[in-house]
Amino acid sequence: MKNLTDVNYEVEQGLAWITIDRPEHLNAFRARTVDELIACFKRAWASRDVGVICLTGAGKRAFCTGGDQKQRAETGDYGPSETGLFEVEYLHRVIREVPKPVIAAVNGYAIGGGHVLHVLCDLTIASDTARFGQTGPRVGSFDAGFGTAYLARVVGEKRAREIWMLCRQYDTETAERFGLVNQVVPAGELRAEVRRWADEIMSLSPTALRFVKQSFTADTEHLAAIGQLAFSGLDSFLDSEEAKEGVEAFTEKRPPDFSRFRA
Ligand code: S0N
Repeated sequence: MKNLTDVNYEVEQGLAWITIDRPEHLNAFRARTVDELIACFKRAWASRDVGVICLTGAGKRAFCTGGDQKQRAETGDYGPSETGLFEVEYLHRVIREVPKPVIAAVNGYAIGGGHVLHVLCDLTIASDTARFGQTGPRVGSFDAGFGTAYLARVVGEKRAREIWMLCRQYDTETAERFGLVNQVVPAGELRAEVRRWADEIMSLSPTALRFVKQSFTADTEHLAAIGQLAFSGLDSFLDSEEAKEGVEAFTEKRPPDFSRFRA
């Protein structure tokens, strides 16, 4: 694997830990981070030593806060990548398609594109300090594929619409009520709890689990096409004055003013 700068990869007794390691940016991802995440998931996929994969964030404050908005404000994109593409959509596919259970260990903020990542994982275990939410309509972006329609499968239509249309943050009590998380534990116990879940999973038939995961995934596969459509729209939207207002407001630490864009 190429040199990792944004992500850590380690395997402990069958459990692959994939850790987004940009704590000074609250684990926001840039294009390189996404490339590295894809490479790590593929490595875990290919490794016979790995039975379960855990996605988490470095430090105590954040799991992942989505696309790096400072990079976006600076260059208008998410920075250089190996192919020239920003492959976040492909990352979503890999998390869904890797035929091994993926646990999100949410150790703090799971916001924006970071929230989408935990929703796409098979299971979510959160520390009691975690915070959840979408911010796209506040910062001038959206993930209207799995980020919206699959979220509605998880929490129901009304709640998914609330999450996107108000851009609030939710604590773990609410996240449990919404069915967004499988379990909440004290922050200091998150890693040990993931270990327990992974050991329990690894006592089961990997082939049966592979079929189970693929059958769940197949049922929502049509959403990938909606996602493609939405990403095409997003490409155009990101160049607009409206989207720029969102990202500039974030970097200037002020509320956005979208009033002039009302149709
Ligand atoms: C996470 C929040 C709520 C934390 O607030 P808090 O506790 O007040 O801390 P801050 O002082 O705000 O943050 C500490 C430092 O971290 C920086 N920072 C935080 N988040 C980001 C970020 N996402 N990008 C870059 N920097 C970040 C802060 O700026 C601060 O730095 P300093 O100390 O230097 O001031 C709060 O920080 C928050 O709301 N963050 C923004 C969350 C957000 O809006 N994320 C992006 C949402 N959009 C996406 O994720 C789109 C993702 C994406 O790329 C995508 C995905 C799918 C499809 C398409 C796309 C696409 O856009 O192309």
